[in-house]
Amino acid sequence: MVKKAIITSALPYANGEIHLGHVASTYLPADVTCRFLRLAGTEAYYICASDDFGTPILIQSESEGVTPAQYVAGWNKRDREDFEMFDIRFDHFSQTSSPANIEFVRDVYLKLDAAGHIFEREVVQFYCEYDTKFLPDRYVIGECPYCGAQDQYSDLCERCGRVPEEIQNPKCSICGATPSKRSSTHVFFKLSGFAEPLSEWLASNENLQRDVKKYVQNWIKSGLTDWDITRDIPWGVPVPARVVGWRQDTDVNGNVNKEGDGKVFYGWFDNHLAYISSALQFLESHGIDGKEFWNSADIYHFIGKDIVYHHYLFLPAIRLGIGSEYKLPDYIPTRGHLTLQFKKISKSRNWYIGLREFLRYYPADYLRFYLISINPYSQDDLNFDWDDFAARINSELIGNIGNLVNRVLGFTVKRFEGTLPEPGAYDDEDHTAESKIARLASELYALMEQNHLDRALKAIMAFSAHFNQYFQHREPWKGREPDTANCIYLSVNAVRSLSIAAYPFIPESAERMWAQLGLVGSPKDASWDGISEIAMQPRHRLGNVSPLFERVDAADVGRHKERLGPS
Ligand code: B3M
Ligand code: ZN
Repeated sequence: MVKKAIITSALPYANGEIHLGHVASTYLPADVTCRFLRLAGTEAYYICASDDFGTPILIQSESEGVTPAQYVAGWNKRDREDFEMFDIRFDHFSQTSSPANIEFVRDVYLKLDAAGHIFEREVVQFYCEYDTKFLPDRYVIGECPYCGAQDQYSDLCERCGRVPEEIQNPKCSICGATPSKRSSTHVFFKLSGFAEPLSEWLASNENLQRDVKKYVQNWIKSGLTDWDITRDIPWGVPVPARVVGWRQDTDVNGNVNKEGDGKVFYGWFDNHLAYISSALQFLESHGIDGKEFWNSADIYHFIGKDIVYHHYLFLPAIRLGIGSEYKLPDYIPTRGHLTLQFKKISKSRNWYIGLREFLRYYPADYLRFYLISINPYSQDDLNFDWDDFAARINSELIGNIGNLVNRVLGFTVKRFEGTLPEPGAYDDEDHTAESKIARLASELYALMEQNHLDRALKAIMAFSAHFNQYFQHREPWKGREPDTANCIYLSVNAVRSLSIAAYPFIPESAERMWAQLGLVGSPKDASWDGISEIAMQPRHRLGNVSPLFERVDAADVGRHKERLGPS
C-alpha cells in the first residue's frame, strides 16, 4: 500500500510579510520533509492557509480603509508569491475565511454542541470606553498571574508559555487606558473534560518530541481551563444562532452593547480546522476521498514552540470531541525561534529580515541551506548571523558541494570530452567510495524520517567531503589507469547521488546538477533508493557544465548587516 501524508505548517496571520523567523521554524522544515517523503514514495500533500480572522486584522483593515476581506486577500496573495520565491511549494494555500472553512467550522461546532462539549456563560469582559470596543485577549496586556512576567498578552504568556486565566494590571493596548468591564454571553468549550483522553493520546503517540510532551503532560496535571471560543467582533466565523438574544448584550449600566453585532468564533477555534478543511478542499478537487485520505495518512503539523498549547491540547481535544472523525496528528514537529544576531526578532523595532528582501540579494537555496544547517530538531532557539551565513555558504555549500560538482564534471569534460569512462578493477579506495554511495540512502533516510534535517544535511556534506578527498588523492590529472577512470566513474555517480539527496534542501541547485550531469527529467522524479544506485553508465554524456554557485561577498554582507540597523 502506498504511504500517505498530509503536511501542514502554522498558518501565517494575514497582516504582515513573511520573514526569516517564520520560514526557519515551520515552512522550510515542512517543505524539506514533504519533498523527502515524496522521493521516498509517499503520496504527500503540503497544505496551508492564511489565518484571516481576529481583531488585529480588523483594526488594520479599518485603518487602511478597505474591507477585512479585501485586506486578507491582499496578504494571502503576497504570502503565496513570497513562498513561491523561496521554493516553498504548497499543494494548496487557502484562507481560514474561505466559505469551505467557515462551513466546516460551524459544522464542527454543532457536533461539539450535540456531544455536550459546549456551554454558555456570562462573561465580564474588558471593554475600552475610549475605543468603544470589547478588547480581545491580544489587546489587553498585563502581568502573567503564573510567572509574573510583565507586558504579556492576556491569552498567552510568552515567558512561561501558559494561557493566563486572568491577567493582572490590565491595560488597553490600543490607547493605554485601563479598560472597564462589561458583561456578555459567551460560548465555552469544555477542555477540562478532555484531560484523560488527551493524556492517553500523548502517552500512546511515540512520534511526539519527548520534552514537549512532558511539559504538556504537566499542564494537564495542573488542570485544564475551559475555553471561551466566542468573540464580540464583526470579523470572524459567525457562530450558528444557538442563542437568541445575543444582540442585546448589555453592560453593567444597562447600555446596549454597540459592538454586539453577532458573535464570531475566536480565531484559535477556527484556524487549525483549516488544516482539515483545506486538505479536504484540495483532495476532493483532485478526485480523492478527502476523509478517507486524511484518516489513512500520517498527519504532520509543523509549528513553532509558542503555539504548543494550542496544538497539543486545543486541537486534539476538538478532534476528540467530534468522535475522532478526523484523526489526530502523528507528528507535531516543534522548533525554536530564530533570533537575529542573537536578538529577538521584532517587527515593531524593525529588527527582522523580510523574506522577499533577502531573496533580492541571495538565491533561495543559500537561505534554505543556511537555515536548515543551523536548525536542530528541538525547541532551542536558532540564530541568524550574517557572518556565519557568509562563512557557511562559502566554505560548505560552495567550498564543499559546489567544488565537488564543478571539479568532477569539469575534469570529465576536459579529459574525457564529457563522456563517462569505462572503469577498471577497483582497489580499496574505490571500494570505499562505492560503499559510501551504497550506504547513503539508508543513512539519510533514518535521519530524515526522524526529522533530523540538520543532521541529514551534515551527512550529505560528509559524503561530498569524502569524494572531494578521494578525487584529490587519486590525482586523476596524472592519468594513471585504472585509477583515473575509476575515480571519474564513481565521482560522477556520487554527484548524481548528491543531486537526489540534496534535492529536498536545495531543489533549484539540485535540478541544475541533474541537468549538468546530462540526465533527463529532474531529481524529484528519482526515488530515494536511487541515491545509492550507480546508475550512470560508461559512455554516458554529460550536459553543459558551469559553476553552480557564486561566492557571498564579505563587503555586501557588511552592508546588509548595517542596514538591519541599530534597534
Ligand atoms: N496564525 C500564527 C502563530 O501564532 C498563527 C498560527 C495558527 S496555526 C493554526 O504562530
Ligand atoms: Zn483603548
